[in-house]
Amino acid sequence: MTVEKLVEEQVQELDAQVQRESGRRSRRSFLTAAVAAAGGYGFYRWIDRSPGDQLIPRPLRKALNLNEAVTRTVFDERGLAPTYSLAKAEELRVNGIYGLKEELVPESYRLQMVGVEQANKFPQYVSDVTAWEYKYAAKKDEGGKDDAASGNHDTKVAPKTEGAATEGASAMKMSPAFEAAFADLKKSQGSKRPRGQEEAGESDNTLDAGTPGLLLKLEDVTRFEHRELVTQFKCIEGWSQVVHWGGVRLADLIAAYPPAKKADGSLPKYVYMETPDGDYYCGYDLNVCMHPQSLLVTEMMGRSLGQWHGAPLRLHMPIKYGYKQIKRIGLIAYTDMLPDDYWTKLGYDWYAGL
Ligand SMILES: Nc1nc2c(c(=O)[nH]1)N[C@H]1C(S)=C(S)[C@@H](COP(=O)(O)O)O[C@H]1N2
Ligand SMILES: [Mo]
Repeated sequence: MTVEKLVEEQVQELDAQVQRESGRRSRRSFLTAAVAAAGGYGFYRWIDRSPGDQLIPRPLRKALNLNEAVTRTVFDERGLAPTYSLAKAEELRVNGIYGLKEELVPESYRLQMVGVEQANKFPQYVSDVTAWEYKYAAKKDEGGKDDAASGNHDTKVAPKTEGAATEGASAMKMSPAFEAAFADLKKSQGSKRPRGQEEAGESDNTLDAGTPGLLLKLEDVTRFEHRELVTQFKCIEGWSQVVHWGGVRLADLIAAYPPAKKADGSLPKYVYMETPDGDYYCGYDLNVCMHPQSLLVTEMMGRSLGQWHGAPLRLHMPIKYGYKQIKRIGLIAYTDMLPDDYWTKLGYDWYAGL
């Protein structure tokens, strides 16, 4: 069976499940109805798609049962994080810019995908994803007028993080001279420069040269059904904010580019992601990536994502703490080994569940 056929069948099966769970209404009309019922916007009802097919190794609920006592108070009976009315949403602060310090040239963006089933059958297949060269814009003068006109709601000057002991704080303490020298060094090294140039150092999972995979363009990701979600974003430092997110389900991307099965027919357990420069990285359980509220975000608060919030693509996972919500995703790799994680290297919990 071809991958296309497999994916098509899985999508049909998922859609059939959705139909069963939401009565006669289609997925889209179900969402529209929910939006209309809430007065124009409001409580999005996320349809839990957790069929027993190969894409999901075990029902999500079972995985979340690990944390059942907590889960009961934080999630509803289907394991969904609470959603809020749009009126409660506010502009998210910027917190932590590892892997984002230079402005990525949008046309040079590619999402590397590694470990995909029959990857060489896809038109986006390349024999070495690490050979892709991301381009970074030259630093502009501070406070340049271009910024206001660009329509980017983030400033291009690195913002200050709030609080003295924030996770991102050490990144801000570099002297301007060091920053400048560091930027020059990185530029001269192009994409071949050393990876992991931040406090936690290089990831154990940084790809070896010659790793085959897919190089997806942003439109390969945004072609999936657009989803919106108003959820709480929680940072382990103790602050939280309600934010309006827009993007596509990570589950939809995974269904379209499914992981290669292992020799025994089972799926790899984990997903690993990192920024294009390899400076920030995160590991996830595959089934958490399949959660219907795990979103590949392209919009925040109704506008396209800004540089410091992880343009062009970041993750939102309302069932995990903020540090798992990687900004500027450069790589998504399926793996069966517990993937490395930036903050785990510095002593934080890998699971990071709420
Ligand atoms: N690339 C990258 N992603 C990242 C971080 C980072 O430093 N670099 N920080 C994480 C942490 S600790 C938090 S709380 C959130 C903050 O997201 P925000 O800056 O959009 O508020 O991003 C997460 N993802
Ligand atoms: Mo955080």
